[in-house]
Amino acid sequence: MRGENDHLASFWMPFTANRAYKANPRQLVSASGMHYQSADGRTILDGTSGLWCSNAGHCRPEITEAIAKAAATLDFAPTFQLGHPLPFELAQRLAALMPDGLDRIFFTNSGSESVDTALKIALNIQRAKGQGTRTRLIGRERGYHGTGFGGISVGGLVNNRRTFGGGLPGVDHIRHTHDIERNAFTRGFPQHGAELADDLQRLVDLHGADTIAAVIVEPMAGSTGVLVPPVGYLRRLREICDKHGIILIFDEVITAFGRVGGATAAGTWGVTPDIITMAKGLTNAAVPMGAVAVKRDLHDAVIESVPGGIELFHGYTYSGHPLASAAGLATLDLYARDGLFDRATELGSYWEDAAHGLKGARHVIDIRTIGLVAGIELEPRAGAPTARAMELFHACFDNGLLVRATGDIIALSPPLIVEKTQIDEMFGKIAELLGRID
Ligand code: PXG
Repeated sequence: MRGENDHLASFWMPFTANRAYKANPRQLVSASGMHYQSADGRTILDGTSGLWCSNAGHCRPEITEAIAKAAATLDFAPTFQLGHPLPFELAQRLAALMPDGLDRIFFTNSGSESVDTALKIALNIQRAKGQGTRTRLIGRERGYHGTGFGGISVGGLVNNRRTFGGGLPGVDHIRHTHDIERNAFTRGFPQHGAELADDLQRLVDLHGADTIAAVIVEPMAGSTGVLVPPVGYLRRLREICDKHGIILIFDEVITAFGRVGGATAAGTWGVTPDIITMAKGLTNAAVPMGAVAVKRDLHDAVIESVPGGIELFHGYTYSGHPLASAAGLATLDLYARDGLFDRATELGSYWEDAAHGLKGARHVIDIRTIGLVAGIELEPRAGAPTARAMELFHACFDNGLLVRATGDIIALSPPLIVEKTQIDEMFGKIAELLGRID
């Protein structure tokens, strides 16, 4: 059967209800600053930095010009046994933004690749340190670590296991920290739940520390619904890892680059992991790029474990791609010049007040805020979980506001250049539309 939207058929869209989208396509055709333009000529306020990634706002000339210059100067050069200047410069700049000692940087092209890279580096570090029995990787329920086989194995989403099988062998998971009963409507870090970190100790007791290579968590779980770590939780995880020689990986694909104030959540919240994964805001999403920061002594252990030749048997054709590196450098310049990592702190209480102003609105059962992030949890519609949030997402879009819907949670994470009037517009629209949906 041929229909008017046949031209959309070939693109198999990611994480999308393809049939529903293609029956009612909503297309974005351009962007600038805080706004998208839709194909039907409307201006849409970006409440989500695209997908948590355009942290400096859209189409910033400083970044697009740097990309254009790089493309015209050196479109591509290998970084396998050869090099070109930009990724060295970017790695040095990025290292300076990382917390204590995480100054060795591996480049990838996405968050998923960063996660799989970090897991492989962790295994390699353990082996290099004579701890080759440590092959087990630990994740957390409700964790999202992208779509590679490593990432879905340590991730905590049932859909992945249902569809793609058991994943890597030996993986186990600690419990998630979401607890509406005790922590509903918390501003910032929830008071209850630090003891959930002891679940890692349970897995140590169950499996033996000498089988465990690494544990990976998002310091704040973003895509599974804005799960803010309880007071003391991350520190407790760090202590258990230290006690048992387990490498701690923070997946900061969402939290890095100003989202919770500062360059990283680790730095801002004062808990230093051994490895940090990044992507998204690294280049303001203008060119795909990810990165993995590793503690220098752990990096050195791998380098020194090999007498000569290749030390880490891993890499991507596009690791440190010239266009991505140029975008990264221009993005870091912009963040610094405009003080964008301070915005979450400067606007924090305004943001929090505006978000929590939705308390008491129809359907709202919890509101969570940290930095420039808000999660608004809705009561699931009886017999149709997720439908209500998806309807709100569509209603927002049709009324000029981009939000994210995940499960029955609406997530907001605007570009760091957001202004107070735009914050008012976001929560004002959501309040109004909540009143209109069943
Ligand atoms: N780790 C974390 C913590 C992420 O949030 C990835 C890894 C994977 O990144 P890539 O670049 O491979 O997609 C992510 C991605 C959402 C949403 O709506 C979140 C992500 C991606 C798309 C949508 O919350 N996070």
